[in-house]
Amino acid sequence: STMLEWQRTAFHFQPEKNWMNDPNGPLFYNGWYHFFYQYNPNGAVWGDIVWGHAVSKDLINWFHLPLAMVADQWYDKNGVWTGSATILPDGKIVMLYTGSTTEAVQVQNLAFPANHSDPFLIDWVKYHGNPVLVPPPGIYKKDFRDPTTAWLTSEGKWRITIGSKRDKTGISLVYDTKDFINYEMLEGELHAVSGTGMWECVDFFPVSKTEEKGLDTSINGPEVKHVVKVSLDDDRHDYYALGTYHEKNGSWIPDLPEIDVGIGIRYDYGIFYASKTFYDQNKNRRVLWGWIGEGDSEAADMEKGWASLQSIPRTILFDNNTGTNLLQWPVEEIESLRLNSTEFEKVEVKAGSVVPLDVGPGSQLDIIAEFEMDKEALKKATGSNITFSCQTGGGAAKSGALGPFGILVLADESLSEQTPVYFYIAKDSDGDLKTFFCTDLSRSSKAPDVDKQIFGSYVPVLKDENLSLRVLVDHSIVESFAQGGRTVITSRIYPTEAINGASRVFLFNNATETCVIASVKIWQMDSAFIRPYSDDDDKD
Ligand code: DQQ
Repeated sequence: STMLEWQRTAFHFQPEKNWMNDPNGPLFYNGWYHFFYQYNPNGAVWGDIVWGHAVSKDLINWFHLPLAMVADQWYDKNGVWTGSATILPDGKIVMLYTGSTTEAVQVQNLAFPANHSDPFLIDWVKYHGNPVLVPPPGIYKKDFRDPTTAWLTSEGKWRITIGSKRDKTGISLVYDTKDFINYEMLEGELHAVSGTGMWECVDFFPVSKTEEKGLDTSINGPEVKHVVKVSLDDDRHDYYALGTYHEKNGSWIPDLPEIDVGIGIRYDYGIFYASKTFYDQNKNRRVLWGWIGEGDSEAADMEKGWASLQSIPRTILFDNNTGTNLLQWPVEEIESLRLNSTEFEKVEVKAGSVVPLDVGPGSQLDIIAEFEMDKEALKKATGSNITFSCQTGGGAAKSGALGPFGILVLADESLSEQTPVYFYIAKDSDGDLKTFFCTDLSRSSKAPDVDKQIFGSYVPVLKDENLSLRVLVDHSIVESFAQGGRTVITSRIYPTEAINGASRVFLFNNATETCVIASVKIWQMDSAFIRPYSDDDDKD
């Protein structure tokens, strides 16, 4: 396992060992951020799921705490599955989670902190009357899971939604409750999309159309849009859509039917699943957590003794400039890990060239880059009637008129291993430009048994905007954000040579008809403190 030690990350949340999956019940309480997660205490593969628990002052440095909940009741014997927290007006916390029963029926259970004055909320009590919800008539017993955070209706009731399916139609059921014990199912669904299959980990929350801040889940009104996010069990990606919530019947309608939830926009075009937001009342923001799996083999995971990471928590805002997407951005606290920086101003990257950026070891970095385009070249370039996509576009090695260009990370000196994060501007035969943001894993590793896909998608670019990206590199993970977080790609990278001190950064331009001017700032990143809490640590 020492051979693979370099894969462990320096500033991404991960347990000391074993398997982790979905984020659960994130919340801010009494000065601490709490993070719970799906955890297998017995190995590096999914199974025997219980709730892991950690606390932090800043979402970056963490204390691991004892397991919050284990599978010790008939109603969760088969697994303490995903759930969400709700903070009541009196400050008390209720946790709703899915249990898989001794008979593998998915039911919803209620839990509370045993002692609200313990700042670490170490002990959790399961409600004696659990389960509080069982699959309703017509719903298969294994298709009823992952309750959301509750929000208030104008009548003063709490409302939650729970993902399910009918035949191949993904749906989200809606329930009202006054006490989290007794529930009334609404007649209609929050939403349904045919052909999308089981909806896991549904998330539902408001975003402000007018202010750059997050909103408590119960906020509603004309200044607000509502987001629905679903995790599609069938294709393992998280899709969201913007729309309008109708409180009366508990339904939600997407703004644009062609970008409905489950068929339109993804949070992330790489590896990112089962995500969940929470409202951070400490900083008036909405924060997104997402589970990032591995792209190596199960055998490798067992050898290294762990599997999965969590994304750097992301602040979520409505993108007022486009009106069609959210913006995701690493929480500002990550910047506290920035060490020395190197700046490269207005570097000319000619068509067909590679430019080394000398920043020292490239395995823990925060990179921001902006690319100025040659406007004349954009005008003159030849169009094509072939529709570009990152997946079919031939990767970073394939030249086009106006791309690809961008940055190579986790590259060795000789470029025998490299992970290009790049833009590609496609011009169609009518002369219209469309920009794509991609990450090409095809040359990221010489190992035979790791994921080598090409990830990416369209990124909205407004008139007169330069192209910009941010990349967080942390050993075996690369998280990339284009245009302020309009399009995001997270990838897991397993080089054999471009590791630790041997990894480098380059600019590249494989376009044939344009040069780009790049301005880049790169910080070395410190490691975060992520370790078990011990009695020597001062609680305050
Ligand atoms: N993971 C949990 C389920 C959820 C799935 C089980 C999503 O509650 O539907 O570990 O990854």
